[in-house]
Amino acid sequence: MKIVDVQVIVTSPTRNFVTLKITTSDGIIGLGDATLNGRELAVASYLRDHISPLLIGRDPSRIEDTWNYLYKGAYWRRGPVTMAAVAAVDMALWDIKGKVAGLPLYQLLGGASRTGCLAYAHATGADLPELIDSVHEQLDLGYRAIRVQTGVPGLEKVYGVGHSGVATYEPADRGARPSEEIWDTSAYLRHIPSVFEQLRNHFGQELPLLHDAHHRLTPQQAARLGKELEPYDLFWLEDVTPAENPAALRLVRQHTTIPLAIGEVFNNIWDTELLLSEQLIDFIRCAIVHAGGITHVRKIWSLAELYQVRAASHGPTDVSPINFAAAVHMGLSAANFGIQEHMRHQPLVDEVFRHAFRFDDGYLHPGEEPGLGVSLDEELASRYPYESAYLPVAYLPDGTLHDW
Ligand code: CS2
Ligand code: MG
Repeated sequence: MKIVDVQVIVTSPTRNFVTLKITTSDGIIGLGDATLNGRELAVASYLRDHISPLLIGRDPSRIEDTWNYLYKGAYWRRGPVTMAAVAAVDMALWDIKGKVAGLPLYQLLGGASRTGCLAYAHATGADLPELIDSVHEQLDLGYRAIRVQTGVPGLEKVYGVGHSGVATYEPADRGARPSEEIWDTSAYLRHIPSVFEQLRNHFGQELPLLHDAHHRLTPQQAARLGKELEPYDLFWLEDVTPAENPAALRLVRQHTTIPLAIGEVFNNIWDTELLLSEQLIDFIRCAIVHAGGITHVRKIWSLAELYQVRAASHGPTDVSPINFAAAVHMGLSAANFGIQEHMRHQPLVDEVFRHAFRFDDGYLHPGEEPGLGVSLDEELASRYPYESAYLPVAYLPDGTLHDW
């Protein structure tokens, strides 16, 4: 069997997705997600112009070999664009392998280690009453763990909080330029502990609560926030400091026992090595698409397992259901799975990408369809062409551009 056709499909059913479609000489189709929020077309070009021609004629069963060919063979390693492109090929080849074997991906990875993957939902509110309502809504949908993001008094907009009374948020705004937000770390640090205190008073001690700081703090600020949140027993505190400097977590770790989660912007095992080997984090959060696909993320998770760090793949709406399916298959089979982020796609996205994975009573299951269990409705996808969209940028009140 050989690869005979490779297509890159860009579609925007409410938001942009880049999909790689590989067809074999036996007519088997494999799909891979290549979506990089706000930089989608760079990955589409990498795939179309530089990778697709290399795939024609290759044996699709050689997943590990193809991964190395694209990673080591290119000389230019790492980086989100490269790794998303390699990941898309990798996912598509695993999809094909599952279809050839007649087995869902999780069976190829060693079979189920649990009956379902614990999921966490997003709750957001401009103020406390709105936030409490939003948590109730997610609990009513069946979620058993909730990430909470809240407005901060004095700040007009806060990333991760639905705009103008809308409970959900999309992590990019359509438009030719990024929107701008004013950020004030002191106001945020003053406000957040009281929010968790009130959530615990309202919902009790048992509900797992998570929070994302979006890389905006210094190590000292992160240490202070971790200490102040300890009484409220968070499931985790995410992305406290900018991710390029893993050594910053040493200081944070010395001062607080709050569980720490990091990794959504990582794209290589070397980004994780110091954090894992020094046990500076508790959860590793790489997205399958942004960290080189199933083949590479499995290695990251295995390294994490040695250090008692649990796997919690990034699952926002800016990764497609193809990535999401891969994450749930991996989560079901990995010994050190921790939790899976589940930010629901808009219904139209689920129509374009029909999928076998399902959410039921707080848990995700990948389903039993061979491969990843996702199909793409190309006709429907073609009705929604690419639209430029960007993540917002954050400025301090004096006009200084701030860490994301
Ligand atoms: C967030 C995302 O899901 C998360 O944890 O950090 O909303 C993230 O900001 C986006 O995926 C960026 O593209
Ligand atoms: Mg995050």
